[in-house]
Amino acid sequence: MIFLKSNEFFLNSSCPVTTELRTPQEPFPEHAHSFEEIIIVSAGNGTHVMNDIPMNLSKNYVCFVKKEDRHLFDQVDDLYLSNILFEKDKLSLNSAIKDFMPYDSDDDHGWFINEKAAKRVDQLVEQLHVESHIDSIESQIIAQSIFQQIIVELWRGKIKDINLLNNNDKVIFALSYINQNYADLNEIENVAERVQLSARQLTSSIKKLTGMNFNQYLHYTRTSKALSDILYTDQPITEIAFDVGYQDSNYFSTKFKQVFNLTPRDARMRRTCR
Ligand code: RM4
Ligand code: NI
Repeated sequence: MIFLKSNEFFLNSSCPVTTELRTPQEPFPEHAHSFEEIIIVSAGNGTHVMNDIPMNLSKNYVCFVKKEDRHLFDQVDDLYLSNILFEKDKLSLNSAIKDFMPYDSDDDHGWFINEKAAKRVDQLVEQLHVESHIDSIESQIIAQSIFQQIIVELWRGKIKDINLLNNNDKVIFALSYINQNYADLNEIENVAERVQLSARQLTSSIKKLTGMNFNQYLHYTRTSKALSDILYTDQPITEIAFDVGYQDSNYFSTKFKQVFNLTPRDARMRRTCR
């Protein structure tokens, strides 16, 4: 897998934030980075696969990608992105801002923003783009303060009222809702109700976007999360099963095997063999 390093993108090692404007974003293979990334969609559509889970992107969707995340862009259709790259440990943030930065895995890491916020963010990104590419103390300080403004605008502009979204965006909202609540979800009806679409409509749209039906997508999301916990933590498998939403660990094993063609136990063995 490709691993992108800070020195390929940032002006110098003391510079904690920079921009990459993708107009458009070309398909980009799976990669991880030594920095964090905020993706702001300003136009177009595309598939965004993060930690193996497919999502769709459309205008005004915002997504936080952490260091440990892997992601790729595919099936892009005039997808315009403002990517903000940053190194969180190097930022000197105002202490109040810290609450606005999504870091924990439980935090919301993707949402739509309203058009007004999007316009303001656009302007800020433009300024950030200039300042973050100037090698001076002044510009670096200004860049960091613009970065903080962007963070707050993204929060303030977050769309909570689902009725402000069109049907396509409701489906994207639904996918992001499933990604963030997979452990407590069982039925498509609950998601459909949350996004105010009929279960029928949502079923066929999810299928169209991801190639999976709701149940497949849900189990896929749960087991993918479980796989990464099996590989990268020491948590007992039964506990992982429970955390991702399975009450019965045998059932979890069955679903896991359907997706990865190996049992959770085998997956853990592979880890210890590394
Ligand atoms: C790529 C893509 C990636 C980003 C790099 C810097 O085109 O947008 O997500 O990490 O640029
Ligand atoms: Ni990236």
